[in-house]
Amino acid sequence: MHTTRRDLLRSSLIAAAAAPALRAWPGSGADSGAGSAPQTSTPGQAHSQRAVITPNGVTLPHRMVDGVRVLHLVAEEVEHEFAPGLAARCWGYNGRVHGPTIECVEGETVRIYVTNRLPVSTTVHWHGLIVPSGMDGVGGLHQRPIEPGETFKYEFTLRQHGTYMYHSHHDEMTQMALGLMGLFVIHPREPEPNPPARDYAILLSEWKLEPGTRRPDPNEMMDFNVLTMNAKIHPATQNLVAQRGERVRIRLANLSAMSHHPIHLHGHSFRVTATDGGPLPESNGWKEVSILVPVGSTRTIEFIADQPGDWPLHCHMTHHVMNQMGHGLPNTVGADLGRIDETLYAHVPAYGDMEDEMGAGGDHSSLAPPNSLPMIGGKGPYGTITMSGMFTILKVRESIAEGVEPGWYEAPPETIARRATKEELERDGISG
Ligand SMILES: [Cu+2]
Repeated sequence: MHTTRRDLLRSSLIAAAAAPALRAWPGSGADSGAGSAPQTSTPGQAHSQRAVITPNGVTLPHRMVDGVRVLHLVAEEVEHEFAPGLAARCWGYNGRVHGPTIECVEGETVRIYVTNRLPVSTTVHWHGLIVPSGMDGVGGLHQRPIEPGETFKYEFTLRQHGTYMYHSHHDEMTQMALGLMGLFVIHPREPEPNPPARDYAILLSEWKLEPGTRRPDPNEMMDFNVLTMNAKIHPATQNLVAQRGERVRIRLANLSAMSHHPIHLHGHSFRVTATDGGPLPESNGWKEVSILVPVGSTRTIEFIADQPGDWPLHCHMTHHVMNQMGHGLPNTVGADLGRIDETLYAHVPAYGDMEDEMGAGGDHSSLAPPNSLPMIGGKGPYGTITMSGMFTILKVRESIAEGVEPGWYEAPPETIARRATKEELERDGISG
């Protein structure tokens, strides 16, 4: 059965709207499976600090035992859906790709059990964290690998705060290409005097998944064709929301195999407030509208969401906002397609997809192989949105009803770009 792009959009909206209210939305959606059991206490709440929202993701549940925060990661094979119509057999933690976000507080001791249910040995590295050498998780260097069926214990005291990551550090090329990674957020020991109203975290990654196949290819070096935010592609990426005037924090992290991602926000400029090396001084007044997030790094940005509207947040590498079927096609720009269509359709079936998708926004062509997605994603209020992949939308509204999908922004009619009238063209001396 083919999934149409209408289905895609519909399911994405339903996923957001069906999610429970307040903290759980949009941090956890309809895809929150068994691994998303609510934690007994939210680090942010217990610490008078706002908890992090991982769009399309969840926070790892924990238990406090004699003052130690106890967590349990289970590395295992996971059937993961990047968007309706595109799924793959990946590796993740606790039934999710990527793993749940770990949230802790600076100064506390964490004890993290790692159970290996993979068919191969693995380890976990705490990326950016200052830990004793023996806890650093590099297989062969710091520890012997965790064999299938074994549970290892990592224990260390958190000596810093900020945005970090965790990932396999054993046969990295394969294990990270299959998805073994997650976010690790440490709240400051002293609660922030002025925490942001919304605190989002997004992990960027990239995959090679040949159309029609179901196993990401870890041997790929350059030609990645599924570019994700929290392991989802637009329009399955959950929207970020903000009420006008709220201060918003977005923690961007990148564990792609080979690509740095310049993440661009529309409608606002932001300040970079931290890297995974630590917070940046407030006197750093340099503002940006795009921020390069290098492989193996995090960048935290903050801004006042003062512009109502629907604002894309996306990688500015144009091939990173395209999916599988948008690559390796003949260059037909400027060609008389009327004369060569027949030949192209006969020899390059994918050409039909590209033409459909870039044109009137038709549904996924029946020529496409099963388990594949066209190069671009969902429909907007005015037609096809010609980006997918590493793309999401920040929805800024005068008021936000928590747990209710805001829908498309209804711009005042006089503020919408439109065809110029004859009178206007004449008045301004423009020959259209
Ligand atoms: Cu990119």
